[in-house]
Amino acid sequence: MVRAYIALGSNLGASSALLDAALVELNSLPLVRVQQVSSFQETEPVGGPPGQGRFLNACASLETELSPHALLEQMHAIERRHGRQRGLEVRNGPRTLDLDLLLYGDLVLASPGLCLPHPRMEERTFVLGPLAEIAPELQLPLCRRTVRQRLRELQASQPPVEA
Ligand code: PH2
Ligand code: MG
Ligand code: MG
Repeated sequence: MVRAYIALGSNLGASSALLDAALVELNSLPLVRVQQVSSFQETEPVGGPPGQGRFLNACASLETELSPHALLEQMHAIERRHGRQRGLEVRNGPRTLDLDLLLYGDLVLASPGLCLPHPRMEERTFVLGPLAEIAPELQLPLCRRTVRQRLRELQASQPPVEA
């Protein structure tokens, strides 16, 4: 059994229902159990075309006996079932459902379709915010800080935009 962490995101369609459905489908995969789920947080889009809508983001922890590639393939199948068409979309642009594999135990991997830990997770408050709810003391392998510490650092260096 390996503990994995995933990030969920959506800014097209019924985002909250899409994240709910994805979590139900993940939990019903053979050899996967969803353990913890963060709240769904509304976040400002990072990158992508100007004017795209805000995202709904969440994180979940899983216990799994699937290999990392098999898990990722199942995550992509869930994305496709919810209208995701990778071939047609803009980088960092709007998407109905994005499921990212953040961590798979302490595995470090750089293969063409999958890098672990997720190479950008430690720079993204839209990932670390939800992750801090379910795993604040988790040690991040690249920056060697806990999720809570790293989130504080990022928030201090990028103060939220005033309304
Ligand atoms: N995902 C991206 C690019 N930008 N911004 C937010 N706020 N949330 C996301 O999930 C997100 C993003 C690429 O997958
Ligand atoms: Mg993503
Ligand atoms: Mg993705």
